[in-house]
Formats: sequence, structure tokens, C-alpha cells
Amino acid sequence: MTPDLFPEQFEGLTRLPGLAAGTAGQLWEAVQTIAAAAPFRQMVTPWGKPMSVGMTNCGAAGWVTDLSGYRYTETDPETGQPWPPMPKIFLDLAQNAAARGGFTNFTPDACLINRYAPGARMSLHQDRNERDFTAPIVSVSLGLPAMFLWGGPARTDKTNRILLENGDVLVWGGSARLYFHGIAPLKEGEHPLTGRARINLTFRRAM
Ligand code: MD3
Ligand code: FE
Repeated sequence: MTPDLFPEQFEGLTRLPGLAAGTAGQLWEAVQTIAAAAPFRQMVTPWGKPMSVGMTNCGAAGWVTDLSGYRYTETDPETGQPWPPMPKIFLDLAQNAAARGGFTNFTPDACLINRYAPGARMSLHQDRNERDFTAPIVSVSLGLPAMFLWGGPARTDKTNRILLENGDVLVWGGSARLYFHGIAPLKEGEHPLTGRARINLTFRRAM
């Protein structure tokens, strides 16, 4: 099946294919440094189900889920320590991408780092734990490709799909900020940078 054509800009969504391709190696190095201090872990949903995606964070705030719900915390519940600081190359990329999407004053305080092994997926959801929905979310893909699904403001809206590849960047703002979205189960594969894994960085203004 051919993925639907995907406009470069669509209702608050800006697609920047390969924007991070040149710095992917440095970004991956930084991910590994972060994960050495705040390891990837499979968090549990409020309904008690472990997520298939491994997660960690950097920045002043980090997204977590457990039996008491979804929220942002200033410390890693696993270590009791503050989340690792956001590397300058992360912040520079997020601000450059946001500016290209028309958001010139984006100051993310949280970066959620998702790690997908083959078979891992993220079911359709909205991101609504942030305080200010007028700030965009910037997403950066590294490593193995993944089929990204995105619909509209209602769960039942028709979904579009697009393949996200190493170095691809998306900026979600305006009406698209609250669209339902998810990731189809990752296909088996081996990537020269990340091995059997896909990494996604999402930059957020959380607090
Ligand atoms: C559209 N992550 O962490 S990134 C998430 O590839 C998440 O790991 C996926 O959805 C991933 O919450 C998708 C693209 C993305 C991220 C945030 C969004 C799309 C979005 C927020 C609002 C609308
Ligand atoms: Fe999301």
C-alpha cells in the first residue's frame, strides 16, 4: 500500500524531512548519555498495562505514567534525581524546527525520548498533559523507520499515514496540536546508527 501524500504544511502541521539527518549521529550520542543517567524503562499505564515503548526524558520536566496517571515530574521516579539537562544540540534543533513551522519563541522544558524495538507500538492518543496548548510539539525521528498515523480532533476521524525515517522532523501546532496520533507496530530491521531500534524525541512546553 502506498502511504498517502503528505503536504509540507497542513493545518498547523509542518513536515521537515531530513532536517536532523546531518546531526543524527550527535543526537544519538546524546541520547545514550541521557540513558546512562536516566535509563529507558517500560512505564505502566493508569490501567496497569506496561507500554511496549521504552521511555526516558531530559529537560526540567519529564513525562511519566504509572497507576496514579499521566503527568510531568521534575525528577526521575526511578532514580529520585532531576531528569538529565536538555543538550544544546537538542534545544537548537527544536527551536530551528519550530521557527520553520512559524513558532519563533518556542522554549521547550521537556523532551520525552521514546525507544521502539521491532513490534513496539503506540496506540492512538492525544497529548494533553501540557499546560499550554498554544505551544507546538516538535518530533524528531532517528533510526529505523515507522508508520506514523494521525487523524483529527476526534478519535473516530479518518487517519492518514506517513513513514517517518531517520532525521525526519515534524512540528505540530495550532489546530493539529490536539489531533489523535500513534505509531503502527515497528517492523523488524537493523539501522546503521541505532541497530534494532527507532528513537523519537518529542520537545514540549510542559510546565
Ligand atoms: C501530534 N510519539 O510521545 S511523534 C508521543 O513517534 C508520541 O514516538 C510518537 O506520540 C512517536 O506522545 C509520535 C509525532 C507527534 C508527537 C506529538 C504530537 C505527533 C503529535 C502531539 C500532538 C499532535
Ligand atoms: Fe503523542
